[in-house]
Amino acid sequence: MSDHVMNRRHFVKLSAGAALAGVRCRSARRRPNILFIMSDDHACQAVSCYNSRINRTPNIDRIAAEGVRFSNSFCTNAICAPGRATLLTGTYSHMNGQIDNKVTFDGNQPTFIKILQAAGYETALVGKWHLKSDPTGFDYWNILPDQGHYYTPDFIEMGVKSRRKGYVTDLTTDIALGWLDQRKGDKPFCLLLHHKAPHRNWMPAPRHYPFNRNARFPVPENFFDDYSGRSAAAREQEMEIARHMLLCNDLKIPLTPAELSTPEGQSDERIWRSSYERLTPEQRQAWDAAYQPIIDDFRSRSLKGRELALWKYQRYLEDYTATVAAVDENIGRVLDYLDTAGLRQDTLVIYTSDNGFFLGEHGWFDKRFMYEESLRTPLVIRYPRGIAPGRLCEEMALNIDLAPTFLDYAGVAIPEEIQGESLRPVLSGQPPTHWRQSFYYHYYEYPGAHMVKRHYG
Ligand code: SGN
Repeated sequence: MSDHVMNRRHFVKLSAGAALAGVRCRSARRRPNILFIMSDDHACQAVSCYNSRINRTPNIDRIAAEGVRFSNSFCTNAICAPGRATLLTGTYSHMNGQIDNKVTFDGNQPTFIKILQAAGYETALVGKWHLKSDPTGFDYWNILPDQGHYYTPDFIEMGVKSRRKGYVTDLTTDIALGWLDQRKGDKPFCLLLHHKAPHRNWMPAPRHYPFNRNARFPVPENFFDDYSGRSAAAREQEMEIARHMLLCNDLKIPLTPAELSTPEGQSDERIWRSSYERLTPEQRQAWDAAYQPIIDDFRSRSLKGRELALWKYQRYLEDYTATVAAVDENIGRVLDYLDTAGLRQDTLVIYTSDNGFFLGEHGWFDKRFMYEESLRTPLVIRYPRGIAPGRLCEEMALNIDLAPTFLDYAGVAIPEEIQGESLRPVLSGQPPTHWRQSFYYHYYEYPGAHMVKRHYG
């Protein structure tokens, strides 16, 4: 048994002891509320407190400035459903069974949210879920089916599906704030506010188009990577901006009849229709008016080769950063709400993403690979009553760590089965002497979208 494991076991016992002590000496009201905000595919390269060169995120930065920013936070399998299962259970994919997006999450297994609920927390989940089975352990849930839609999305509220007018990031926040506002009694809460954005196909809110139009985003040095010196997996993927990004669905350029005559063109158009058809007639008018100049400009230029790839990169980032802008604004709304409701001091707020994302590095979009850009995640945490502001944590934090961290702050014993470590000592500025120096990563979804080979490290 390594020192590290010994430390953890010892620590678990201490935590359990602290939990009991907590029941005696702390009033239930002082257990922190937990507000767990997460987005989908938000790369560190697009967060300004992580030195983004492409956009500003003042509200996420605010959490970091008033709390802690982790500079080495990683996911252990860079894809959506596995990431969410790991966050809930505090275990790796091979333990919780959610190895890819295809299998259905076994909601009978223990999760931090069930433990918090049993310990007297009021629990809720709003937004993206993607685990196929119905959520368990939540007093209230209102989720997007599957990937969700940017416009006029369907929500499933406690099993009942209905369609809502509006933009998904705003609506998700509205529902979350509505739930917070109707709470009665003095139980602490744990709310999971999980955004769809900035997931593909990156459709901005009306207030954000044209967004960053004509911005010149710096091009990553390895944008024209030839993948030499690496295994075939790097060459054989299907996530290159130049070759695999869809002109219509991803880049919002309607196809010409010639382009539409191919099976690829037909599929691209079909996917786009399923999003575009959700816009109201007024929204379509505004959308078309905003995108027409882009379309005209593109069609007038007949770009090819490297120029076309670079154009796609710029176009991609215009929409990606616009969807991030809505996430950031809505985080601002939530932080303001906590202030006005007097919840600021006693609420642990965390912002992260399920995984990172490629924003042109190696010429790619999407995630999956065990490369810096996709496995690194933004992680900022604020808790005025318990965490000193303005610190940078360089210790390695993993997505298996959040479940034990929440339990630790709630004063509840951390089950042995949890494979992560509570970040609480790190957050308090007193990391254990033998903090991890390495971790395990395993990606399983092959064959599948983007054709990234199975790999581990
Ligand atoms: C969809 C996307 C992919 C994305 C997967 C998984 N294609 O298939 O680009 O990798 O979801 O994403 S799309 O044309 O439908 O947008 S994940 O976030 O759920 O893991």
